[in-house]
Amino acid sequence: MSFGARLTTFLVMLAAAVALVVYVVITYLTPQSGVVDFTSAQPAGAPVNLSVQTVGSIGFGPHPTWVTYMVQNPGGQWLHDTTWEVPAHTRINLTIHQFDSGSPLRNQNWGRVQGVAGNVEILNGKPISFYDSNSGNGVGHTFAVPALGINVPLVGVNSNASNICSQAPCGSDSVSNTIKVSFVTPGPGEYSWQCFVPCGLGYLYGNGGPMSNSNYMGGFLDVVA
Ligand SMILES: [Cu+2]
Repeated sequence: MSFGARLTTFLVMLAAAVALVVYVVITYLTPQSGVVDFTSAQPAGAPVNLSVQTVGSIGFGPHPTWVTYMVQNPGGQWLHDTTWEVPAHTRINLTIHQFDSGSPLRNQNWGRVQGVAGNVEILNGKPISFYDSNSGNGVGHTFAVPALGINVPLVGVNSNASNICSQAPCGSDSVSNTIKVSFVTPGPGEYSWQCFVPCGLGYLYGNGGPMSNSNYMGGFLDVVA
């Protein structure tokens, strides 16, 4: 190979390497998610009503088969964002529409309701403090905020139902369980929340994919003054 050809090959490979580094840096620095603002949806001090849903497969975007959370913004639109800005020292009335099926938990402690008012969740209108995931339809996901001691098991829907939602956002034509809890936000800070059920099917131990990328099975409560 002539010197010119080798130089050309080297420069092409160098350019490709530089382009790859630039791409990785830009991708890493670009925020993956928008922030949904709940701070001005109600008068200061009034409780914030926060509605989310969990779906077995989102049905759109780069990973249509991934399990995900969705959130309803104050305008009523369902968004694929898991960072929610909420006011400090304020009661959050959280409604979770669970559209996914469940299974027995690997750790039964995840079936315990903790860190929310009364340590109970209202599951389809009935208060429970613990769900035995070896019974019924099991548990599909949890909503947990470790720094606040919050753990809420999301009981699964019947996996044999004919109307399981496979395209977010899901509506009332699909089978679902409704879980309600309330809690009071602490002082300002960024508190991570996540699902603890290894629900990333097809990934190592179920903890990759949607479990380890933002906007699917985890996010942040941005608590602001
Ligand atoms: Cu999950």
